[in-house]
Amino acid sequence: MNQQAFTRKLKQLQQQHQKLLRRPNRPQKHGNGIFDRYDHPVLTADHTPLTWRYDFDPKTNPHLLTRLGINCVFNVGAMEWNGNIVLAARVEGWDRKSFFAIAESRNGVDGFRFWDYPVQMPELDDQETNLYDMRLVRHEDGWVYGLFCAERHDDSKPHDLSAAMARGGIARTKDLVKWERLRDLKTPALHQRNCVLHPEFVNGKYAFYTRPMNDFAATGSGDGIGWGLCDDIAHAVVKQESIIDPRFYHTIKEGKNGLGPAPLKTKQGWLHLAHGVRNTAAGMRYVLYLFLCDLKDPSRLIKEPGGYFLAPEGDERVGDVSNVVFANGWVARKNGDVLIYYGSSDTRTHVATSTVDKLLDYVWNTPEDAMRSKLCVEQRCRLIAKNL
Ligand code: BGC
Ligand code: BMA
Repeated sequence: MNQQAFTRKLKQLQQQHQKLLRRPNRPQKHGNGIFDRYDHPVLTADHTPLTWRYDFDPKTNPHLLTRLGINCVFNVGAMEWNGNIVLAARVEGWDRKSFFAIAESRNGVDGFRFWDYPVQMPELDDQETNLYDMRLVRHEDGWVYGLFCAERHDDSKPHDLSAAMARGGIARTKDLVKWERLRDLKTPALHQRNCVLHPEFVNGKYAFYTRPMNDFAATGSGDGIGWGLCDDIAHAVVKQESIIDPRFYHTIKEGKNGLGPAPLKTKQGWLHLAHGVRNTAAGMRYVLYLFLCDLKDPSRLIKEPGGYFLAPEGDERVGDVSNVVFANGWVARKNGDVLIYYGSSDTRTHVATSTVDKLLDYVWNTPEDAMRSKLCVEQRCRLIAKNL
């Protein structure tokens, strides 16, 4: 490419990119009443800055090739930040390694822009291979915490290249730029993923939601979403985990379940968003569900509607890991609006909007899972009889 062609091509790339970043996003019509989906994903690989992917120097990149590609952007942590919404995205390169990057928008439904540099998270040691799925938690101790999965090879099985260990990584920050890495969470379980810090002290202690498993990822190797207290956040140890939301046969969480983001505090209880997994002939299917816990005792589940809250639909169903929706970020705004961020098929990031009132109505008034076909029909017949 001559200098002129290079400049033209680069300009084109930049214009296309700006057009994508400026694209308005609107709620879709004809939703289910519980939440609204939006026309477009809020973040994709194409949203990442061109400076992360291209070398703009014609001397070292005469053909203007992509140098360090981005594969996907999904599973974001979320919070309010100076009146804007920030997402801590899981960005994955063409090399399959994930890292975190902050993207910011005024309204939380469009106009997300990444900050200039991704997060440079300190590593605990050089065996740590992959970090992903960060939950952002503004704790009442004054810090912003990032809780994420820190994965490494399981060296007790040297000949199995797929054997991995999942640990609960913890870091804290004041500015989302400089992160202080703390020790990984220690619990009796061999593997931890989907660990979340409760935003308030409980009996003067830090409280964790955990997901104890005996195997790295296999369905059936854990009992459900756990809970435990810990004294020292810098050396976090949960000696005893109790299961607050168990798995159950022939439900949406038969195989595995895990907490999404930290719960939202509402007048009626701590509102939770979680994922449930079942095994199918086509692989694991991930859906999202809600439940509510007691305000005074956050480890006491008080209401869980039956079935899923949000399941993959249309284009969301297809991607690197198809038939998956996963959420680790949501934000309740002061006016009662709720922004729910979810990744689809481990590829892109979407927003759905609702309100605290609607979500609480959904949680209280959606019948619980009746657990058997016969009882589920009776449940539906009661609804029909009321209407006819
Ligand atoms: C992947 C995660 C996945 C986990 C369990 C990891 O290696 O990066 O996306 O959740 O395996 O399957
Ligand atoms: C999990 C998560 C996610 C991912 C999902 C499906 O275990 O931790 O990163 O979205 O698997 O692959």
